[in-house]
Amino acid sequence: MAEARTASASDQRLLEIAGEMGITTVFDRAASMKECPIGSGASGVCCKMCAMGPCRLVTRRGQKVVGVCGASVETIAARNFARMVAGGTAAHSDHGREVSNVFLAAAKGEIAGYEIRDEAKLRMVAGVLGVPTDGRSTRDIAIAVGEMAVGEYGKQAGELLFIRRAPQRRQEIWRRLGVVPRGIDREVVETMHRTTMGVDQDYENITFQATRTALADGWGGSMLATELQDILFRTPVPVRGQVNLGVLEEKQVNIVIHGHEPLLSEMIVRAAREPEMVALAKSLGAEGINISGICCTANEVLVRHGVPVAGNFLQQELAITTGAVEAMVVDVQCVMQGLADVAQCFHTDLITTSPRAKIAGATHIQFNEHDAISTAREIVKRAVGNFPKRKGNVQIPKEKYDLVAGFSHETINYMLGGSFRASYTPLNDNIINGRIRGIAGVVGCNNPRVPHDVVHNELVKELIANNVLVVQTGCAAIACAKSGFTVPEAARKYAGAGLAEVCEAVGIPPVLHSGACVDNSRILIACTEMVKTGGLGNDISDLPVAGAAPEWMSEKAIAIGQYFVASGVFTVFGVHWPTAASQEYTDYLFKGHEGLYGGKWACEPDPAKMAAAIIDHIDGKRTALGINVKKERKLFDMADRRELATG
Ligand code: SF4
Ligand code: MSK
Repeated sequence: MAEARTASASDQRLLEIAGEMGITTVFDRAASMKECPIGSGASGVCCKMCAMGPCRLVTRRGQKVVGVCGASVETIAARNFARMVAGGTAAHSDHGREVSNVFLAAAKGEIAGYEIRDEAKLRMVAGVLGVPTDGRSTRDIAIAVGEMAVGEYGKQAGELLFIRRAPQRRQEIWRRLGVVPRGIDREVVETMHRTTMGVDQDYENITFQATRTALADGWGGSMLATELQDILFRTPVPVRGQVNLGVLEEKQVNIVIHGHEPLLSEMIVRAAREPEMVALAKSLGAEGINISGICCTANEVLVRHGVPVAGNFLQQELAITTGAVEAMVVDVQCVMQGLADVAQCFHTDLITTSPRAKIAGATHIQFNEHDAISTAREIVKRAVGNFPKRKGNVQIPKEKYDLVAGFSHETINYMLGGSFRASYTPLNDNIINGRIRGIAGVVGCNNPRVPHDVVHNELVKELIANNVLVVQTGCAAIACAKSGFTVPEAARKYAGAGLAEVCEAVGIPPVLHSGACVDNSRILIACTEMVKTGGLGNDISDLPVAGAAPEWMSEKAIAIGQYFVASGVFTVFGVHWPTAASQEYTDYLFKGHEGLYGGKWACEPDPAKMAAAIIDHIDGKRTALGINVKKERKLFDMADRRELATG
């Protein structure tokens, strides 16, 4: 039965079509593959660090269980958790490294097609990094910034430079606890070393290193990716767009770009707009070339060009199932191997482009950043050539929705304060006067273990109804865009009176789409600006803010969560909690971390309870700040939820 698997009626229809065609999707595989109770932490932990194991530690009441080497449940839970953080940090940071290398080469004039587009941001970043700018050319500044950025990955000692952007109080906490990252690669490598057999076997010590690694992601690799992409491709400003599989065009060549890094996708967008390419498409019977995106690549090109979003993580196979996709072009992360099998049922070319990510059965066209536009043209031509090969079974859903995206930290600053007095003061004032109760970052993936998009939507609907301004990235942002939460009109329809009043006055939606997963670093900077603006305490942990990843699935989400917690933010995850088998270790993350960092983890799969926990936390922070005025909490009844789930 497809009915309960997704919030979207059109996705349900496509799942049925896939079923009729004998196509297996992630939804089917999730249903047939029983969730491992050990892997999910529900009834135990598993260690496979050495060949004396694997050791499967199932907790028996009152009985101490250990691995063959004597490793405790707590040690194994901590090692597994730390390795998830390392995996996530490696992914975001390798993305940041690619961008940094291209940035430096572009600054030196060694590669064509990339240039410095946002000089103001270049100078701001130079200032943070300590690069002198007075009397220097843009080229010289960009080279110096690029060299420092590349250097952050291999640095062996000292402190990552973006750490100095955090509030002073936060930096002092990190230094006191010894968790300031030294170099991005060093922290990932050290975590892998310390969690291998027979090294670090003290869960607190392991987790301090995991924290240092996570901070190397949020305040390092991810932040470098965001900032350098903004300089190369320009800082996002609000842009209108559309979302859902209905953005595919029946009479055009459809190229779906999917993955994470915008280096090639920016070029594909450019190449597809070239008159020769459009003419080629027309010569083969198409009306034009339509680019759309999936996952974070979609978000990257949406926030800078308004390129339509075909869908989020769980819609990647369904996009091909429409029969209308000439090519799906992927780079790295969140790309399912199952795509290759689905593509074989259609004329679709699945094209891998990164030497780091090939898929058996896919066509590989390697991205050459030294001649990026040529790679992009080759891909677009190949897709266009596929158009006449359509098999006639095109079934594009009609449903597509308007959205507004591109709320970078700079945009929020400008929209609230105006160009001459850009400031977070109006935001802080509206939090202090209670129109805005607080802010929640609702981010992260989809997971077929929970109904697609439903948890995102229910959580966000309840938060904005209770005057909590929501900031989003990643697939969460795409989910809520499909529900109509990211347009200004949503304020009147869904937001509480105070939040609606502010949104309508400024002209913003109650749910702000801020970009891709690496752009969670924008939320860190926004929180820091709120602290620096004043009136809401001295540190991020004083702010009435919270974070959530209601449908998380990736290791990257755990890395993001840990850097938010270590930055002082209460962070709630849905689905299930991977260290649940160790009560002691889970308590350390859920309670003990608050004493260390002022932020802590929680897990709550139910969206209503998740919203309640976030609102209670925000109210607690408001009380501590002396700004709380008792407000009624609107709770949705079953009828409200049913309407939302089917809407
Ligand atoms: Fe088992 Fe210890 Fe080897 Fe892990 S490291 S597999 S707990 S013996
Ligand atoms: S793409 S990491 S499924 S948000 Fe960034 Fe979506 Fe999660 Fe991938």
